[in-house]
Amino acid sequence: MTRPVAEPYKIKSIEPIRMTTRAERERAIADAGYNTFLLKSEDVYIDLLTDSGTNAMSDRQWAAMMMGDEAYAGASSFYRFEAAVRDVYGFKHVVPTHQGRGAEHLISRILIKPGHVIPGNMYFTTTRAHQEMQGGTFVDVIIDEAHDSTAQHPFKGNVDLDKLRAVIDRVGAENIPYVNVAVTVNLAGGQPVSMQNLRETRALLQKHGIRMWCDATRAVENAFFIKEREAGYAGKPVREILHEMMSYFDGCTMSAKKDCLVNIGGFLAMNDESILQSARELVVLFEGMPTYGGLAGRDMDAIAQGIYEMIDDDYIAHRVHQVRYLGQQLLDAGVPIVEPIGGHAVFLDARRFLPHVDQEQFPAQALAAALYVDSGVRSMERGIISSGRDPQTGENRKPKLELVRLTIPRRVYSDRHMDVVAYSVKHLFENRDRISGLKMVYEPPTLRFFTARFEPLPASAKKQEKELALV
Ligand code: PM9
Repeated sequence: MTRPVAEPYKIKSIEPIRMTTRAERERAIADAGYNTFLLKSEDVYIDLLTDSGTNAMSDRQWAAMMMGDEAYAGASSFYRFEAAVRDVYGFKHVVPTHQGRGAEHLISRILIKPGHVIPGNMYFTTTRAHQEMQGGTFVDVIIDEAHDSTAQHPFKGNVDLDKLRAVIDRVGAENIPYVNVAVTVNLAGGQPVSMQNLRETRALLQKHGIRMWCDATRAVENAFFIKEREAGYAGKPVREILHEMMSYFDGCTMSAKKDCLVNIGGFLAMNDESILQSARELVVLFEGMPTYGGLAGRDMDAIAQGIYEMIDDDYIAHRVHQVRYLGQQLLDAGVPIVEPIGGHAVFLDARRFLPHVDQEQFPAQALAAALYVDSGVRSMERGIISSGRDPQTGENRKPKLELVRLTIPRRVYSDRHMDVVAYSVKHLFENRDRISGLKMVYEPPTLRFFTARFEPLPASAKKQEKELALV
């Protein structure tokens, strides 16, 4: 018998959520063009679209917000925020941004020139879009196992050093402004990178004089996995592990909306003064003064407090265990998911879930829509639509992983909510042959997954009717 672990917090304030009928949900998803991003949140029962900015803040964070200094320049909130980033992440300098992509924009503009190549451990949508906007090309150097949803590697986010060496040999170190290493790797299923891999990647890049940049968005979850899985780290606090991880990098981009337990914010942190100088010059153009970067003083105070709450060992253990609690129920029922279960989300493998739906008929998008209709649970496609088109050829990129992400917001839902989600996914899996594909009827030019619209394929309308008739 295993001793259960409950939430390491009590509920002080609640937000009611609305239950809807199946008929209401059928209408809502049709109005949303079968894109879960376009649903109204009031029509959603359990919102697993994202863990970004959807966190529940603590009483201490709300109290810190009241202490926000809203001065246009030199606000004391900034200095508290700066001190927390320096203390916990260990970088010398920090520039706040409105969210993660604001930081990605700055670093891409500062370091990338047309023709540059930016190797990374799997793409992320906004990161790659900013690299390409500056004329750079992303090259994937993650280990092969990351593209296989069944591979059991404990650190599927690792950089493949042979692939990285081959890119350096092919394009030359002078054409690589930096290597971008994400910890954890979102689109691989929230998979971590090992400390040893960070160390080895650093050593290789140092030899070639190439910077190593971190996407630290979910670095605390990565630190927790290192504590659990890597020899020599079991007894160490997550805070110490995070600090060591960051010590291998020259700087990081950060979406504070994830790890830092807030609803908005981000930052660019670095050790190099000249990059700081360029970031300060650009931030006034695109975000705001270097001491607020698009954030209110109170937002920076909430981040400063959140940074200390995120490294609480009990908090982070519970967070990752809740994700696992959902994932394990699905595994036990034979539902195909990305394994091992990641840090922020459970990813359904839509290729194996719906083998009868061709990738060009958007199986993950269709599955996300069916899940919403079944139970009001909102999830997100992370497959061919998210991957977009190759800017050179205009062809659809066809990722090996065609996934639906069930993303768990931090400190928001109970394990009972997870049971409701698991029930609905299992129900759909038992009736999977009745789910069919979609046709894209509106496609925006960039980051299409946010606003694209779809219709059920005419040939499959009958099957969909049957699915919609399921109780
Ligand atoms: N991630 C997510 O839901 C929110 C937007 S979906 C495109 O997973 C990484 C690893 C992220 C990320 C956002 C960003 C951008 C950078 N890196 O959303 O701009 O997961 O704060 O951060 C989302 P912002």
